[in-house]
Amino acid sequence: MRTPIPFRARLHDPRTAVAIGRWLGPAVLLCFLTGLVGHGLQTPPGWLAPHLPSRPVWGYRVTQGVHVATGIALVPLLTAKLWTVHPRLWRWPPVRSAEHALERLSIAVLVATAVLQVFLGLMNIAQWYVWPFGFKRVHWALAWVLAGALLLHLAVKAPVIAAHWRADRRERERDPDAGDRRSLLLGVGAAVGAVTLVTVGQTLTPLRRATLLAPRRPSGDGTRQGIPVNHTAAQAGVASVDADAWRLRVSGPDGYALTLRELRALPQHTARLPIVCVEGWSASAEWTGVRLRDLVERAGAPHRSSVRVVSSQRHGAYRVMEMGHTYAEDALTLLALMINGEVLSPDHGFPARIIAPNRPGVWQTKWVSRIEVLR
Ligand SMILES: Nc1nc2c(c(=O)[nH]1)N[C@H]1C(S)=C(S)[C@@H](COP(=O)(O)O)O[C@H]1N2
Ligand SMILES: [Mo]
Repeated sequence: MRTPIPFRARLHDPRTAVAIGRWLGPAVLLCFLTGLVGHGLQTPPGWLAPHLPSRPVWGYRVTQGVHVATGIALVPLLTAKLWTVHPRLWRWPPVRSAEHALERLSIAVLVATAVLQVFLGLMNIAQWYVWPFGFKRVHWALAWVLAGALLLHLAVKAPVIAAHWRADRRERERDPDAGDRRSLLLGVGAAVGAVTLVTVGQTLTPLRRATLLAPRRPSGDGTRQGIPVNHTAAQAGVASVDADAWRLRVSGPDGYALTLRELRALPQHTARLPIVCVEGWSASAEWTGVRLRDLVERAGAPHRSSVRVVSSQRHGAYRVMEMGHTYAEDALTLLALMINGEVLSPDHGFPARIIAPNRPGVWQTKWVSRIEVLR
């Protein structure tokens, strides 16, 4: 009888860990940077708000699309990395020296924040908001903890990374695991390709037919008037609007009010602009309505005024929105009355909604009832 071959930790080695890290590192960096941009556009600090660019029109669509796509790609990459290194995580004794204890602590923070960050992002995409804390603040804070832990990790592992970044040919020929490692990396690459393919169509519309897993698709089932509905009028608690009684109030030095009929009689403009939800889907539509800057100028707004927009929705985080002058003065920023040639449906914000270029979906306020010039 043959003696059983003792278990050998195949591919649980530094070379494999570094090979996966070569893809994992750039994916994390890209996810982090696009996350910074998205956060800046959605919740800018006061000093930044007046300087946010309203162009390119598709800017946020690209950064948020890449943010969500890299975040999803991190699932197979992170899984492969953890699988490769996990035997080291269980080594006994857990602590051998003060220095070793510090290193293990930093690894614990790194692993915990990375896994939690990706998991929270996925839950957010799936609109599964079950935690008792605010997603945005926690995701934002964790991003910085993760960035710090990762930089520390890269510094500590710099010698290992340098030693294994590239194997020279002779070394590869001597390495009995080289073939298996190549297979593993190919498998991880295929998994990244697969999860990307079945989700990225939610924002990269030529691939929309391949969208099997994303909760929202940019067209087809579940859309109305050509684009998805994120919060319906019923969900937002907006009662059906009496078009004759409705008024748009614009406050400013020369405030005024308009009926829907008067609003429709003002010069109308059409712009093709996307709605880009932070949750990862985006879809373009042709919007027709009145330029916000025309409405604001008519209220006697001084040059470079920022604007507050209030929805007739009673509660909810997106009831009130503020926009800096770069958006308010952009000729493409509309108080839209129509979408793709039809009057807005109640779910898309009837009778009037905001649509602006390079802006997170959360600020494309529906059911607008009041516009305030802020100065
Ligand atoms: N008043 C109001 N406007 C709103 C929302 C909302 O909940 N209330 N949701 C926002 C979000 S998160 C997105 S992504 C877009 C989606 O627009 P749509 O439902 O017309 O596709 O509307 C935005 N406008
Ligand atoms: Mo959204």
